[in-house]
Amino acid sequence: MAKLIITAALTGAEVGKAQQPALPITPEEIGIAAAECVAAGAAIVHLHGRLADGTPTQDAAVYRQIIEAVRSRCDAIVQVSTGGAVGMTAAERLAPVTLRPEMATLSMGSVNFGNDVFLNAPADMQAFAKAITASGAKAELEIFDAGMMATAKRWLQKGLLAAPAHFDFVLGVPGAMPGTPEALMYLVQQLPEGATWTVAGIGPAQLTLGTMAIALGGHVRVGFEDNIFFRKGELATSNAQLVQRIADVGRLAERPPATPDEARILLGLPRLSR
Ligand code: KMH
Ligand code: ZN
Repeated sequence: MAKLIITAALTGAEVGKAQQPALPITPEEIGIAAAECVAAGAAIVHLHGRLADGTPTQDAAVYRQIIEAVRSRCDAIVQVSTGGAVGMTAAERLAPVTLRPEMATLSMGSVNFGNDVFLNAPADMQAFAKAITASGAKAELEIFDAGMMATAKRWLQKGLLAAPAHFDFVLGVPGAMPGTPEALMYLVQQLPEGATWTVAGIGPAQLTLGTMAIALGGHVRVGFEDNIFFRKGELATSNAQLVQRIADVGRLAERPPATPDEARILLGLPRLSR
């Protein structure tokens, strides 16, 4: 099996410092966290913007500072969010793609998200797909629910999405597919030929489904966006601590972590010109 690509979802849009004091929010904090995660075995950093008070933002100027803070400290693959936070407009969400990231997320449909609705209208998401491809970035297709996988396959067949596709199965959001082995197996069985995939288990599913993905030949996303605990009742001390643990599981299963450059090859991304 291929080496393990670990994505560190460092910040997200929902968690605050009140819940997780080590949450990186400023560009400098995010840059430092990214470098620590790469040293611990991460290849990709999934980025969200925040204002100084913690409010989520998709402002390109904020993302520019974050990307500079990351790139000046490590060679991680930079993946920007186009999901942003619930309630943002499509135009707002797409702004970071103008910064020529190597990857950008693309949510494959609408879904209840806790007590909110995460709206992803088909026309908007097709426009996002075009914009991501035009920017030179690779899309990571975010699958929160079963029907989104069928949509992704339909759009791939119609040429609305670039192939080979890379999927992220986000499992355990209240309102979406649960963080269970059965849910993951269902999605893995639907994968189109040549696709790569990663799993982002929410809360305790981060470790269980991550471990399962390692056995199945998939890849793993960890970090505070999806889970703030190291174990029940014990907060993680850093994003890197969560990366380190899943890297150790990968090594035990003969799937050592891929470096960013090894991950670029596995995902068909161009080498970073330095
Ligand atoms: N914050 C969620 C509503 C992504 O980054 O692409 C959406 C999200 C997905 O985080
Ligand atoms: Zn995200």
